Amino acid sequence: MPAIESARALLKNAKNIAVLTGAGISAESGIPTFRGASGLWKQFRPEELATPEAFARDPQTVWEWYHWRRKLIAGAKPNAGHLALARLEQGIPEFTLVTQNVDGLHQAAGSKAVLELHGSIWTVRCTQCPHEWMDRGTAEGRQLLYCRCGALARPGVVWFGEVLPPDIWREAEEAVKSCDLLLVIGTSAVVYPAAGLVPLARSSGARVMEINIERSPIANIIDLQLTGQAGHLLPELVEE
Ligand code: BJW
Ligand code: ZN
Repeated sequence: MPAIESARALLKNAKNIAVLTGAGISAESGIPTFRGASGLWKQFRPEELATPEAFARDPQTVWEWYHWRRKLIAGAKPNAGHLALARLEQGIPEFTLVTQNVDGLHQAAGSKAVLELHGSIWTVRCTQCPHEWMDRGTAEGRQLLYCRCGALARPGVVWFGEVLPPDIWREAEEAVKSCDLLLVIGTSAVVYPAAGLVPLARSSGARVMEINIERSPIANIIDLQLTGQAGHLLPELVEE
């Protein structure tokens, strides 16, 4: 049976689906991934931009990078892959979409049950007080954002060395532990704890299907691999 037929069969029998997405699903919306040939980390060093230490040292450079990405994302639209996942949610009794992405494109596509493990590029939070707010502005250059209390604000995302939002992480663990099928889409599966959701699903008895343009480190623990672009494969998979 061709892989796509086997994949459709897996999907058809599933009553509780969890999905884990990464930057690859937004690549076809024109948003660069982190790793790989045209990934952001080829151009920028993660430890100089995506750590609390980097922000403490040079908040202007970090904000400049986020302003640039916010502008890029503001001009992007959900692609056929995001839209197919939103359609899939409507036909499945229990469905949870866990994303590592901060771009908000799943919600823009109409997905409802979305857990953002690494926060959102559209939220901003204070470095001194608990205040957190939405900010859809696209400031330019090295402009810093400030809280109403006067202190410096930072992007509402999760950097290396920071803990994930505990409630969201707990919900994500519950979702993969209770699902009968986990779809892993467009992630290099090297960043933890997110990548650990895949073996967790496996050890809880779920089948695991992966969609990626290349082989990832989880290839040896998955049941089915669909090789290709999420924006092409997901509509093919979900249409049936
Ligand atoms: C397509 C496609 C198409 C392309 N169709 N596919 C063990 C060893 C060493 C370190 C650690 C360890 N365990 C944990 C750590 C620390 C660290 C970590 O995991 N490091 C690893 C790199 C080794 N983790 C953390 O620090 C995390 N926190 C934590 O562990 O807390 C506990 C703790 C606290 C304190 C002390 C100790 C422990 C936090 C991780 C936060 C990650 N943050 C970032 C930035 C978010 C904000 C922002 O966006 O600016 O999150 S990093 C970046 O990577 C971003 C992503 O969400 C994340 C994952 O990347 P993703 O989505 O997989 O993208 P890519 O680019 O890697 O892959 C794209 C894939 O798509 C590729 O496979 C392509 O082939 C594919 N693709 N086009 C389908 N069209
Ligand atoms: Zn404040």
